[in-house]
Amino acid sequence: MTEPDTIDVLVVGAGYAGLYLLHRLRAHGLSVRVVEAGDGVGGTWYWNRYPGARCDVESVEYGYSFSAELDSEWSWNERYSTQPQILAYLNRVADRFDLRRDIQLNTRVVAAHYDDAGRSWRVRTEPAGADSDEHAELVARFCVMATGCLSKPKTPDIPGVGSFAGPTYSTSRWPHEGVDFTGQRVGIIGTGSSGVQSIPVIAEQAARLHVFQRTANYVVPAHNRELTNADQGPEELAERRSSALNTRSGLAFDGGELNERAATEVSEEEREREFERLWRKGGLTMLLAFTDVGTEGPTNEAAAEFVHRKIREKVRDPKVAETLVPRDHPFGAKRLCVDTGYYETFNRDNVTLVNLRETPIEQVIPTGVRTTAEHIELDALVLATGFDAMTGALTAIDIRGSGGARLRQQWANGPSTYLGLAVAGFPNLFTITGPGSPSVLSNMRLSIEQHVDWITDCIRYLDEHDIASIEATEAAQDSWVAHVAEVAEPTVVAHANNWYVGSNVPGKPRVFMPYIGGVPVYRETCEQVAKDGYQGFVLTSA
Ligand code: N01
Repeated sequence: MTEPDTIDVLVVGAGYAGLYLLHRLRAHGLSVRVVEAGDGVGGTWYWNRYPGARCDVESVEYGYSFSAELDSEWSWNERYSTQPQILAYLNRVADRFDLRRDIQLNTRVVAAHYDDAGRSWRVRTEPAGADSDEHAELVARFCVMATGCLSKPKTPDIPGVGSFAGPTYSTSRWPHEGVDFTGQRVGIIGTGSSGVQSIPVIAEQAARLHVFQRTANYVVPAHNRELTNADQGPEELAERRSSALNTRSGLAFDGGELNERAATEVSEEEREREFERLWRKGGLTMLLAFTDVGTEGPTNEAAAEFVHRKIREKVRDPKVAETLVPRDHPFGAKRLCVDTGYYETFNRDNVTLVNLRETPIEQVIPTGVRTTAEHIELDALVLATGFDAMTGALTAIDIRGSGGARLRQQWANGPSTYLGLAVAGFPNLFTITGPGSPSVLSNMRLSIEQHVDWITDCIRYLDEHDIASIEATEAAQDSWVAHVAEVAEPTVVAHANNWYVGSNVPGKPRVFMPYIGGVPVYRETCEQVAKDGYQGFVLTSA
């Protein structure tokens, strides 16, 4: 039997995080292998190829910030980039920095077990997608999970979904060759961000589109537009990036425009003017209109009412408009969706909205969908039903730490981490944008870079000080978990049903997973931990 390859760092996932981590670690002379299940790099942007897929963070803030040369060689076409352009960008990054030679594609990590005696991880891989017993083992001093927060699709919990005779497409696993819906009767289940983006595009092509909506969402306009070179010159990029570092969400929002007041401190007219201004500006800004938008009370209710009015203005049929008005959760309590033409799509003659609250799906049958009211015949079915967010990709791997402790078991009642970066009992394991970090509540690119930089500096420190292992203490972890819960408590998002708390996945424990204390506080905390010699971690000498 051949001995497994031994390397310094094994990275799982070749998306935004894995690519940048490889680049940084390699620069420090470490041997690194990135293992990726996909047939190409790009992570989220490799898998989510559904029609209309684009980013809801502005392009000029979504590009990596680590290379001025890369900036000067790349220009974004639109304010909100399409999935193909982001994927092309990540492929350019992989080529530009010669990353591919250390990336193993089409390979899935199925297990990672810590070897206490060897102070290293034994990682088991198998060919992705193939029905094969063939597997390989790697030994790495450090294992970094760059597995993404929204990468494990939720198993559809819809009766009979496998029995549909026509093609069933999942937005998160869209065929690479695309799908032509011309002349077809299409049904789509799900009206989160993926549904909201794909519905207008599919509606333009299909003969008839049935949209199966369970929960109406708050959808704000993107006001997408083409970008010029002046929009993305070095000065503009520098200004946006430095401004982004100081906002809670890590999004620049044009610096000074953010309101630092509660709406209760201003007149009703001023509040409405500000909502209107941000609505016209487009994007996620509405959430930050006032400091009290995200907590229960009159400002949140006013923001909800404001969007309700906009929906009624846009949608011609009053009954359809009322079905699209979100009533069962506060504004911002589910992730806001950013659209191009979503509400207007329901004015088309070939689109029918099916209100699953009134007439739930009884069963998917070979010829279509049977609700309690009717049988809807379909040629194709699209599932935009979401993800097992934040923990799904981690618990899908059989991760065992010191003494064989199982991560799945340890997280049976919800994830516990120290800073979303490490887990007590799992030495030399790091998670990028893990639960307990700002991650999905921030500009992911910015948070990924911050984590990658922190992890790289940490490994360098360990090597310089001849330290073989680093492990978060239970005490530091407990206190961080308590802090994450405490800052979330006053917010509407922590108390609603949404994927941030795992309520979208049947049986998943209800825990608010991301850190809502804001990017600047979080970054300063991480920096202080490092400055203090990795406070809250136990470091063990070689
Ligand atoms: O998933 P979701 P997503 N029967 O969980 C419905 C990011 N993202 O893929 O709310 C009927 O939001 C479900 O209904 P309900 C972004 O962070 C970003 O759309 O559970 N319906 C809901 O309507 C986003 O938030 C971008 O009642 C069922 C939908 O499916 C996150 O990814 C683009 C059902 C799932 O919505 C996830 O978005 C895309 C059932 N059994 C995604 N099960 C951008 O950057 C689920 N649903 C713009």
